[in-house]
Amino acid sequence: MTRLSAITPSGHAHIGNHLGAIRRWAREGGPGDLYFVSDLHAMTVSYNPTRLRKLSRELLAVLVAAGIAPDRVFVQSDLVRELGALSWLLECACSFGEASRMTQFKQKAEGQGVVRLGLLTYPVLMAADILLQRATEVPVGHDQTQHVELARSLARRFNSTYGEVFAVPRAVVAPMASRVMDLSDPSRKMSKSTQGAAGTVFVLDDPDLVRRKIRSAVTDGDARLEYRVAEQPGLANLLEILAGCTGKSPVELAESFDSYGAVKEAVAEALIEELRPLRARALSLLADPAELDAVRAAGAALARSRSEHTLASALRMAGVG
Ligand code: AQP
Repeated sequence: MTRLSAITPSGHAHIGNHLGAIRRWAREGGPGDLYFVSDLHAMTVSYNPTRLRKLSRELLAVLVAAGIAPDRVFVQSDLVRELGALSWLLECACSFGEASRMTQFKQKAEGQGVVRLGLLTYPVLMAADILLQRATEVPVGHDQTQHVELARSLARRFNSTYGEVFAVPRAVVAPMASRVMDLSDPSRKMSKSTQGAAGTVFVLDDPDLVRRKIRSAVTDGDARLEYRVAEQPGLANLLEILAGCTGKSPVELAESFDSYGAVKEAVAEALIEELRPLRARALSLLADPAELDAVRAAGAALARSRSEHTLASALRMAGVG
């Protein structure tokens, strides 16, 4: 089994990325798994090139600091030639109707002045990410399952039209409780690209800032200290974060506090402890550019060597190259 997943450098990594994805990748990852920083995906909307480069390095350092084996991580654009080639083969196997049916495209395109063609075609690039590495399992959030379905369809279609080349992947949706909500608006998920960082705790925030952000988290008017997601979403979010750090259930945790202040203190301290080793390792990697460059080069070399045979076969069977 090969598992493949990614994080997009659209902003700094936050505790939702950590508790919902990165920590799981580090704990559950097998020796054949691959994780990458999807910098090419960050180009589908307006972005700043200098910031993108910086964020890509930062996220690479965070993945390694979280405990993912350094040779299992890479930066997507280090394979841009291989991915470019495979994307083209897959675009030529994908219909316009299929691409334009993607719900995320419709949502993200709405309200944007100029819609980049890459926003329409990036699910095909995502299929190339998956198929190039012969990934069989793709851990994703609900919003990405449709894209993995597209990768499945394209793999099957290519295999039946030109010959068996690709492994057919399946999406693995993380169990519930992995969705961390914004601290200042618990009706929306914590997000890297939200304007204003008050409701987002970044994994590299220093302990004082973590404390301040948690103290100012929105709680609900209700004085009851119970885990009720629909009625008290602010409190429920805090309890879920605490549950994510301690391994206890949110219901059980709710019973152990007598004030919102006490809940917030406990959440802040648990988070600071959870993030302490990750933050220390990531900052030390970022302070040592040569080491981070070496990690990056080794990850790219492994991912590239794994993909060579698949790409060569796909090109040959498609009658090109
Ligand atoms: N709030 C969250 N709670 C739990 N898990 C989350 N993930 C993202 N936000 C939360 C998971 O983190 C992994 C990497 O995310 P991504 O880079 O694909 O970004 P995203 O899902 O689009 O959400 P972000 O991080 O908030 O970025 P932007 O602002 O660009 O939308 C994924 O496994 C994701 O499920």
